Amino acid sequence: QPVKIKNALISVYYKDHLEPVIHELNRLGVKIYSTGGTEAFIRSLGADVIAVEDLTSYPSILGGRVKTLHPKVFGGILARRSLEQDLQQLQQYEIPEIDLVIVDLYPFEETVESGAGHDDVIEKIDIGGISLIRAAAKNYKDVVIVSSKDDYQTLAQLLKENDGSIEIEDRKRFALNAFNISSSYDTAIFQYFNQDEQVPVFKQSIQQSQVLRYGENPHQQGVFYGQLDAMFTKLHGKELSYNNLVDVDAAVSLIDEFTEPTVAILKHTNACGIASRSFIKEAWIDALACDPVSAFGGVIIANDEIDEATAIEISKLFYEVLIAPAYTNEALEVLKSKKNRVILIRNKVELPVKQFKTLLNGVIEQDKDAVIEGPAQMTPVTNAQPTEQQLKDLFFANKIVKHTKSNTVVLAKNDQLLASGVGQTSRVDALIQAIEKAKNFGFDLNGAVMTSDAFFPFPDCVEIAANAGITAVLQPGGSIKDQDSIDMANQKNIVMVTTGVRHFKH
Ligand code: 93A
Repeated sequence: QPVKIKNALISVYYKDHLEPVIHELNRLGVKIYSTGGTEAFIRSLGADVIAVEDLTSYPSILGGRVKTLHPKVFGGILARRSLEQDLQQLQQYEIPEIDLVIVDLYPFEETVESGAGHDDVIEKIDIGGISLIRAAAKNYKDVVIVSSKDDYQTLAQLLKENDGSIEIEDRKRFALNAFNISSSYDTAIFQYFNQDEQVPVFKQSIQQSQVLRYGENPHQQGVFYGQLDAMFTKLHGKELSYNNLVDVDAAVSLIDEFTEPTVAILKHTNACGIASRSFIKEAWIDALACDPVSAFGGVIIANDEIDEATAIEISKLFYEVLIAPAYTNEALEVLKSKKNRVILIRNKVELPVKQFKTLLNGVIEQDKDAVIEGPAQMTPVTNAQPTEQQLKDLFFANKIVKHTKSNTVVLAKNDQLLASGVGQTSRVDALIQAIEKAKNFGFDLNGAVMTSDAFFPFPDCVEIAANAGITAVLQPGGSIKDQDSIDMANQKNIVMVTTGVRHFKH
């Protein structure tokens, strides 16, 4: 049954855009109750209005903190028109049925963003308004709730079209909007109080979601919760898939380790090529050289602008996603000429410091791995001492090992990844895989360095590495057999440094 509006309660912070609604209500002879500022505004339009204080017989108190919080207001909103008892009580306590509520909440977020002090922010936590919204939305079967300026025009139009009546479908839609507004309002308050992230902020990203084409495989459904638009500006190509998103996430974390012009190519979250050079084009060429076979269909990320010459080189490869902070117009023209490739600009957005993962019948949360050990944190433990170049290469390789699936070892030289063994069940397997791969793609391992995500339980890895030409090794240390590995390094006359920090990644 449509609700014919007889009484309305209007309490709005910003008064703009309200005028057409007031005129329409006036024309229909609707009785309007209103709070201080809103009442004055309605009166200034020449419309009839009743102060809410006259309804409650109670003044607005505590500087406006309590103005609509009264049974005479909430009774009239919450009464079930289909329940005889409710209607009798309205009569008994002389409460008018309120069948339209219009609220514009105190601007909490705007106040926070303005940099206002804590007390001012607290004062902008709307209590009465949010209660009005929730009460009216709860009783949407009998009441119309308009809680956003965006809906004023629709309301005025519906009132005009149906001579002051609003249909159930419209009332339900208004209620849906209302709960959307009340929940985001409370989320904003929560976020303000939770600035130091004492409580996990997983919920915060749930406000926006995007259904994915499918999950990890076509028979799995998938949804992304978060704000991709804030992170990336898409210049070309289709929607990111589930697997794209997983790889893009890994790519972003990896590239953020590097300051000099760097390009990384990732497949299934692991780098299959990465190089730092003075110019981005050289970085691309040397990243691709690491493993041009795996690079096919990968995710590419750069930390510097892509120019035309680099774009021409990149376009020779089929890739899924390319991410960079900027592109020249000429570069974009080249890149966009290829179909089915996603091109993204990475915007500067701060990422959460916590990570979540569903597990068994719950969720685990942890701090992201935010540390990286440079030369200053590398303790030489061998007779042979590291050269400056070796320290530099170890630092480069340590950044990669941190972002590669365990168990892993990374081989590198001259700011270029030569090969890695990824996600192996034994460290020896990871090393053998890396050595084979490096040789396969024509690299000379003499003078290369090796980093390991975790300690060596036995001296075998050091022995194999030294025999392959590796001259410096980095590992966290901490095994009860550390000395065996150190002895082996001394025997082979190579360098070993320990960092004390393990970088497992599962
Ligand atoms: O301070 S409140 O939380 N206490 C209330 O009882 C109350 N009732 C309505 N704020 C309250 N409101 C809010 O006042 C409304 O949400 C609206 O934003 C504002 C309108 O006040 P005025 O009509 O005096 O400008």
